[in-house]
Formats: sequence, structure tokens, C-alpha cells
Amino acid sequence: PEANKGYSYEDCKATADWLLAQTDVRPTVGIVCGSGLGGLADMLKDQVAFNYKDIPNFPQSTVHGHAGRLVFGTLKGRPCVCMQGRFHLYEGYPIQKITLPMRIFKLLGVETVMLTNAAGGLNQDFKVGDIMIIKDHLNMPGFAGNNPLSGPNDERFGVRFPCMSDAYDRELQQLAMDVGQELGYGDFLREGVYCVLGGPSFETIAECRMLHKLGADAVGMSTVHEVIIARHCGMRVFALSLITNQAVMDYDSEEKANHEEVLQTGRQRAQQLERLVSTMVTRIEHN
Ligand code: 6GU
Repeated sequence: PEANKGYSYEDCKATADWLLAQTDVRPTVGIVCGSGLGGLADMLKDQVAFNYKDIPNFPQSTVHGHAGRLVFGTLKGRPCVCMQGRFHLYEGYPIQKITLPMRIFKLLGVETVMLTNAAGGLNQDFKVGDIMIIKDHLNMPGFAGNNPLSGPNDERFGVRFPCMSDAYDRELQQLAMDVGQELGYGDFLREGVYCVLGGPSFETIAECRMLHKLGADAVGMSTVHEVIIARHCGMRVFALSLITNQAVMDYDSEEKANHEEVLQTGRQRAQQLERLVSTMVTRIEHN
């Protein structure tokens, strides 16, 4: 497909039907695992897994720390589908390709999408290892016209001009807070605004200061595009950032953002993050 046209409804349907023909799992929850957070997929029971390269129309994951598998299974009896590894703008894919899995989720029957990512902390009260419940976003690529909904709109997915002021489901945010308290995560569970940039270079000091002034609590290179497509087609959205490093905010700092630190923090906090998400899944009500 042409870069600005993306995939048709029929393309998405063909991929969804191909998947549905190969598994009995009928997922109502779709999960996207961020960098270093792929362990969530390993928690699924009775797995049926597909490598991205084997799925019709699917892009392949190229980033270290992302496995590149779509895993179906159950989490304490709840049917789920899990992306172990996601696609990013900086890999060079057209933006519609990055978000294609969300439409496939929708056509598989998914009602709630839960996304995780690794992010840099801009809020000075945050510490490395904090888990931030995303309550809102800043879509910087979108300001420059790079929105995954650019191009013709297919009403079978959603309206031309979708609302984004209710993108992050408030009930699910509250559920995360409640479950987090129960699990004893109160000391490192936060909430805030996530800002997406194209990457792959990390931010300059001036850029971090600017983003912080604009109201961002964390910065990363993913999630927002998926959220827009998921909301457009009416799925409920919940998203979490693991603060894997502090974004560098002053010229005296010796800190440097690097991918190894991101993966390292992911490994340390991953189990708690996985427990939070999996416990939430068992309490989500669907109609
Ligand atoms: Cl500091 N910046 C961005 N853009 N993405 C990140 C990050 C920082 N840390 C983890 N992911």
C-alpha cells in the first residue's frame, strides 16, 4: 500500500481472519509490551504464538529487546492477545504500518487495550523504576502532520475527527491505582502526561526542558500512535510507562541516556509491572 493510504479494512480483516483460523482463543484484552517488558507475554497460558514475519501484512520488529511475536493465550482464564515487541516511527515504517496491529486487535474482538513502554522521566519528582499511569499525552509528531489517521478515513473503523480528551480510560486508571496499592506498589506508582517523539536520537537538554515546560512528565518514542488508532475504533485504552532513566535536564549532569540502561531498569521492575497488568486484566469487566 502507498505510504499515506495505509491498509484497507479488507487487508486488516484478512489478517484477523487468518489469525482466527489458527487459534480458538477469542481475546477481549490486547496487550502491547514495551522495551524489556516482553515477559508479560510469557505469563499467558495455553499459548499460540506467531512470529511477526509469518503473519500476512505484519511488519517485522527490528529493535534489540523486542521479540517480534504475537502471542494468544489466557491470563487467569481471560483470553488475551499480546504483542511481544512493537513497531516504532524511527524504524522507518509508515505510521499506518506501526498501528496496524491495533486494527487487527479490534477485528479479533479486543475491547480493551493495555500498552506498556519504557520512558525517560521529565518530572523531577520521578525516580528511575517508577511506574507512571498515563493520564494524557502530547503527540509531537502529530503537530507536524504525522498522525496515524492522516489519509482517507474508513467509517467502518471510526469517525473522521475522533475525540482524544477521553483517550485514557479513567476507570482503568483508578483500577490501576487500587491494584497498585493492594500489591504494595504505592511508593513507586505515579500518574502523568506522556510525550511522544519520533526518535531514535534521545533528546537534547534544551528539548527536555522544553517538553517539561509544556507539561510532559515522561518522554518516549511509542504508544501514542497506537492509542489514537485504538480510540478511533472504540477500544478502551490503558497505558503505563516504566521510567527507565531520568531525562537529562541540566548542563552539569554527567548522565547520558542509553538503551542499555533502559533495558536494565526494565529487567528490574518488569515483574512488578507484569503483576500489576495481569491483576488488572482479571478484574476488567466486558459487556
Ligand atoms: Cl530519555 N527519551 C525517549 N525519547 N525515549 C526513551 C527515553 C528517553 N528513555 C526510554 N525511552
